[in-house]
Amino acid sequence: MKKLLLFLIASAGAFGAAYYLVRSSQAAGPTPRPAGAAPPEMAWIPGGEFTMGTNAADLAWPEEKPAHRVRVHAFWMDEHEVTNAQFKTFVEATGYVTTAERTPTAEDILKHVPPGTPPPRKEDLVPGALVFHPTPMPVDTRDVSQWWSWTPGACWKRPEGPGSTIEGRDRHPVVQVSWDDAVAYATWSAKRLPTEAEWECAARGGLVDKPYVWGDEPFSATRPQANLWQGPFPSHNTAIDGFERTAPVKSFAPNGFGLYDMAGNVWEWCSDWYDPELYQKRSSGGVVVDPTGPDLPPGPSYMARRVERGGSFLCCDEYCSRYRPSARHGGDPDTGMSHVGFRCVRSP
Ligand SMILES: [Ca+2]
Ligand SMILES: [Cu+2]
Repeated sequence: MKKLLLFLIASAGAFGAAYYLVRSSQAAGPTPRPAGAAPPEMAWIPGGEFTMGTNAADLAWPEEKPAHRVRVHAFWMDEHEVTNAQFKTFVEATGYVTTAERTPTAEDILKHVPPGTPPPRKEDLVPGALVFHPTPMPVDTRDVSQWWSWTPGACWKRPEGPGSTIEGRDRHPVVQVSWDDAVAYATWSAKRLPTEAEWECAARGGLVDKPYVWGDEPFSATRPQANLWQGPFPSHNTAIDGFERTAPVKSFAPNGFGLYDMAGNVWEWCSDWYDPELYQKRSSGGVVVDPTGPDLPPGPSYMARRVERGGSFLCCDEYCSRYRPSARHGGDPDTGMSHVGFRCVRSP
């Protein structure tokens, strides 16, 4: 009898624990904002469970599918992209030299090309970055080299190359920064880059399964929601939204969490390696909790890319439409580009 009682108590305990575990794993709702002041210019992202990716038949690319359930813990996120003024403060405080300002070695270059590619000429080993130039005429958009040019001397301070400047662009997002530059800035700020899952949870702004960070309506030429590209890409940007290249941060309405430019303006680096097939690999299981992406980049090492999210001033539905919250992209971690920047997060 005593034995039976002990058994009952023990199993009640086990059931209780199991019940508690189920309860706590179901308690995946948003976390209320902690009391006290927010860190400067950061918004509270309540986290919780959400649908990551999409099954939408139109617009979405294969790498956004299938939609699946993900849960992330709450965190603070920069309400806007890191600006030139902020990046300048970091560089002045630390003496940091960005990737685009360093002279690459032949090995640096060969890391990013298929094995057997002839080594670069010595005179080509100069610091630089990729600058966007509209094409003079409409072109076949399969060949990106028509509008991206490797530009010696281009860097965050000279975003369009020698002779260009960030003067008057203090409040514009910094561009021509590598993934390593973004990590260096984040570390200095006692922050970090968001994971891809955190970024998407934040971009959705509390909306459920909507195609855009602002909801259902497509881009409006009369009431533009974001800094994107209008007109034939990449020859003629009519800039109906008011901006041909980057826009000062906070030029458009924020999303439901108070975050600006989660669509368009500049792409934003995330911490994860990029795997276009990641969601298919996940689709077998239940809720994925706080995913950090693949441990190693898939495919050959010269193809290793880091996640970029949010699209840029070069996005338009005719070409890539990756300014949607589920859209994904990967970038070469050590190349600066005219349309890539970042923002940071901090765990409470
Ligand atoms: Ca624009
Ligand atoms: Cu795009």
